[in-house]
Amino acid sequence: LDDLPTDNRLERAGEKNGRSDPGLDALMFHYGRYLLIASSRPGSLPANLQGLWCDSFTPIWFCNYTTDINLQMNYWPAEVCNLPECHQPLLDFLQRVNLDGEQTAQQMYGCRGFVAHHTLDLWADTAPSYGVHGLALWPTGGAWLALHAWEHYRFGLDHARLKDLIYPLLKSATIFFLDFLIADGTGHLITAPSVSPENVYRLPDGKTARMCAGPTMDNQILDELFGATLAAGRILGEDETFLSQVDSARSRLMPTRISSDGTIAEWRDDVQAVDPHHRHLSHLFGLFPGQSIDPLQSPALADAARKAIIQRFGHGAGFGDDGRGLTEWTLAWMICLGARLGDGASAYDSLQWLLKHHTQQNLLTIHPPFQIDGNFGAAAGIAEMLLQSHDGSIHFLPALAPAWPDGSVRGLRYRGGGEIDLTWKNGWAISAHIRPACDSVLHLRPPPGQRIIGDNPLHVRGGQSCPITFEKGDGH
Ligand code: FUC
Repeated sequence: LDDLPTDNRLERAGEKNGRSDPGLDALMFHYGRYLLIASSRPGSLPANLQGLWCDSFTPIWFCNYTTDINLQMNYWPAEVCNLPECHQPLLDFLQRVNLDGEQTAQQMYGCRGFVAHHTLDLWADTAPSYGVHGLALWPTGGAWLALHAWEHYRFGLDHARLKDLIYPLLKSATIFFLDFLIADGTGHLITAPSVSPENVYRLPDGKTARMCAGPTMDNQILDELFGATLAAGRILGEDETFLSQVDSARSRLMPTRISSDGTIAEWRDDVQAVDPHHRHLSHLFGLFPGQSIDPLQSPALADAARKAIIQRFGHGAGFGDDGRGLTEWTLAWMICLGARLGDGASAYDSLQWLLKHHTQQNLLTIHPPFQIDGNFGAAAGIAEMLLQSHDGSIHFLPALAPAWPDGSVRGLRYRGGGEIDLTWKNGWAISAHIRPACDSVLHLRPPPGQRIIGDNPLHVRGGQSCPITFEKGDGH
């Protein structure tokens, strides 16, 4: 199929009951990497809603940086797909966001630290945009972005950067919330006012509202932010008193709740979303890109997350047939969520729906109109189907698509500083090579139904390539 022009391949994949084309899926992965290389390199601005391929002076959404999913998704592939230098423009930009956000925190809320709301622009303007109709009053955009700096450290282990840039940013984001959080009367600390990004719920009197207290996404983001600040501070051996305050605030955050219908609750109370097919999946942040919802560590939450996805968009490739609510970035997020659930078939279905309904002939994704986050999110999702490392172990082929029985990948990165090559055949992992950047002890997780031959945990030497082989069978 590699001889077919791309538009023909897309057409073929888009036919009724679309025919599988792993080469096209791989092309989408490479294209995502290419687009990041081309739109975000050291010294440039971060990739915006159109990457940098904006053809208008008055583009849709002003070509800004929307920080309740879109800007973050642009950078999901950066670390795992081995482009950490392409993350740099975002990390540089965050220094400006921090400065502007300190003023906003002080002037709007009388709080220390920095805050950023749901949109940023070229000037890193952190004040709420688009008026004050609820949507913009979301104080957690900066906290989520600060986690990108932490991920950059987790993958690359650059200690000097952690000290000079990353920890100060995490600390500033965290201090804001130590001041901003309020006690909810039941022993928990919550954000208020806030929103569950862009979603609308129904009040008991039938009216609708966006603003709320303690939306699930905020609780999940802050749990990760406080966790990252604690981990970073402990690595550096700094700020004992401050860290114990963070620790105690973290223990008072509202845990993720399962609502009466068995799905992850999006709001603090069991209110109903006005649009059951809303495109944002904010309450599933903990599953991806976060890590607090996990099929192994918290199976009940993972099951509730699966139900939440089904409730929003129906089952697998059917997606309720008409694809209501789906956008290019929703689908890319669903690839990642399916991968974290260990469900390669559903991740693959999301990728196919993205190719079929939200991809143009030049392979750029459309909302519509053209928005590049779907390209980046898809590349990250494909990587996530092949390798995961968020929980302290390296998980090989956690969500391989049945449509990709044979394949290989080179140079994916894992948290802990290193690269991995991996080969599989007939759906089974055959061998891998690990190239650790430093001496480390690696906990390896084989694909479902397989075992690792040899030591696990594995002691590896920095700079030396280490082969791994797999066999069929359960466990390690
Ligand atoms: C958020 C999303 C929209 C769009 C815009 C740029 O507002 O909810 O779908 O992607 O950002």
